[in-house]
Amino acid sequence: MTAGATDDQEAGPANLEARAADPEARVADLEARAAALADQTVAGDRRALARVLTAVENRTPLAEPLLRRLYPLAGRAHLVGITGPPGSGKSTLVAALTTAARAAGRPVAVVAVDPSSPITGGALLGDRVRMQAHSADRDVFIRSMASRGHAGGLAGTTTAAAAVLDAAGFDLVFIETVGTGQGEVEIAASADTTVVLEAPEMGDEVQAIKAGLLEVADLVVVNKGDKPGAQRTAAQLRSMLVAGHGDATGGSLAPGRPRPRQPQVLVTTAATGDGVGDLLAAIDRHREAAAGRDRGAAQLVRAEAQVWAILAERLRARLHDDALRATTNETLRAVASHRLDPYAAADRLLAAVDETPARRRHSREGGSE
Ligand SMILES: Nc1nc2c(ncn2[C@@H]2O[C@H](COP(=O)(O)OP(=O)(O)O)[C@@H](O)[C@H]2O)c(=O)[nH]1
Ligand SMILES: [Mg+2]
Repeated sequence: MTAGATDDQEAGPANLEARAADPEARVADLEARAAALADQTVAGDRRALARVLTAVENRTPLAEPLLRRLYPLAGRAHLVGITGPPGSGKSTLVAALTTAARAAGRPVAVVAVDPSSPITGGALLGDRVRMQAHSADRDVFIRSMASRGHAGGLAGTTTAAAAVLDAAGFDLVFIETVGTGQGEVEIAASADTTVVLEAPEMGDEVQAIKAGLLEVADLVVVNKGDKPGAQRTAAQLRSMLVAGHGDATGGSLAPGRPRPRQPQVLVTTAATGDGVGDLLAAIDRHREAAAGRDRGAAQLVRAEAQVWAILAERLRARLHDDALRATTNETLRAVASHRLDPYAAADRLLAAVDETPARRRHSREGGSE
């Protein structure tokens, strides 16, 4: 839904070939392009922003020099995770929250993590239609992101994308995820404020999802307040959250993140905007209340997600470079045939990385761009 450029190649084939032969020139090239794109992004160029996000999501060679420039400019935005079961009204609510925030003059960015499932094709189309009201507004920026294929984890990628939007001047970033899997829960847990959506009278399956999600909720919203049972669902949730509050289950889904204090339960009707202003106010209040310790904790969770993703990627690259590929393959074969246990294999590979000098930085970036 963004008008993103599809490639980052400006040089013609002949020029590219000559440069590919010269690693120093390649690096200088990347640095120059990253500098230009980062500057344009910070200056408010939305096409540049779209291209930066594409590079970050696909982890092209431009991603690293871009993030090196943009990351220090981020850190101000309020990252708000909106999660809940499919159909609970997350996209409708994000659109309504966007309307409310824009009415107050606040720029809004949205990252929608789409499960790469054909079943949701219709919903995505619906999302586009809903957000069309904002399509001419340059202070609203919407980005869809595939939920699959992120080396080192989806949370790392969404966090990096949020940092880019933050650097681009969006102080309010909504991250919509379907609350169905561990990856999504990790994203929710890495937001400054996590809003968990419920719709009244959904099935047993949803109840099961709810338990894990509620653990990371800062605010709980019963949407579809126009439907019968909404108030009853809210009352049930309130008593459940009181009963469950403070038990020592350890917060295993989001280690390192303090369990939210008893979350407030609100009722909204995203379809009409009813209750949405109150929700936005509650989101703002949560940020203010969490300005000290909790916010620091959320930022640490994000730092870990990002650094972890990069570490995993770097380690994988090292293990497959010329110096170590043979050792890696041999070790994996030994595990496959049960001659070696996977722990011993990991120890062996870590030791091999330790003992083998790294190749020159950036030389691994040869190849496709
Ligand atoms: N009655 C009612 N329907 C709603 C409300 N909010 C969303 N919906 C509908 O619920 C369906 C799913 O909404 P959507 O925002 O796509 O849910 P998501 O899958 O959680 O993003 C759509 O048909 C919406 O029009 C609401 O407040 N009231
Ligand atoms: Mg949706």
